Amino acid sequence: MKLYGHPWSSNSRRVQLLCEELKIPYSHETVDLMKGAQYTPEFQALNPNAKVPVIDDDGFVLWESQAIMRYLADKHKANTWYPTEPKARAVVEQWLDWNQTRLGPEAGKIMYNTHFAGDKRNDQAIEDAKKWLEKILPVMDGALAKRPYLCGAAITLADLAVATNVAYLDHCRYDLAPYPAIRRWFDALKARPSFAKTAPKM
Ligand SMILES: N[C@@H](CCC(=O)N[C@@H](CS)C(=O)NCC(=O)O)C(=O)O
Repeated sequence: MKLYGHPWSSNSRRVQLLCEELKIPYSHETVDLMKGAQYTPEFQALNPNAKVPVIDDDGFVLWESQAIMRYLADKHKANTWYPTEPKARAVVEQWLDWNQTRLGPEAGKIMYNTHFAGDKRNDQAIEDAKKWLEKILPVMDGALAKRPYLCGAAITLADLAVATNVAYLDHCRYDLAPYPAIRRWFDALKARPSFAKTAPKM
């Protein structure tokens, strides 16, 4: 399987993390986003959205990081990571949707404006995102105060997906001290070999 991604992309990293955790063989094809490689006709034939990640699994092409995670978990029968029992699965879906709609956009704004925007840096966007996080992160901290992982006693797709956005905050030195349960959870995830293996090189 080919995974088209970028080392600094949280969306790519969550797919890579899952591949490492499930020991799915893959080759990582770097799409140089800084040089606009996502806009080439070759890449847009794979993903007309011009975004990473994309997988090519023996001719089956799929984009959207969390759709890719679901597909791979189902394909490899990773039932603890992505339960088949309806209620257990629904809780994983809940946190995946929350990740895409609540946490991801704010973490992305902070990461982009802190590290990649250059002279387009928008300090107001960082401040606005931080304000939103004051509403968003307590929800996650409250959940993790009651259980080791987002969906219960076992690690799931949701933990990997959400952790890549928390990694952005961590990288931007966002202070997680007010959220001790998130800190504990994130430190445990960071200690997994998959996290070290997929960490972007500074
Ligand atoms: N919802 C998509 C988002 C993908 C996305 O925004 N990828 C970024 C990298 S983190 C990208 O490729 N950006 C390139 C661009 O916008 O030009 C997913 O989860 O896969």
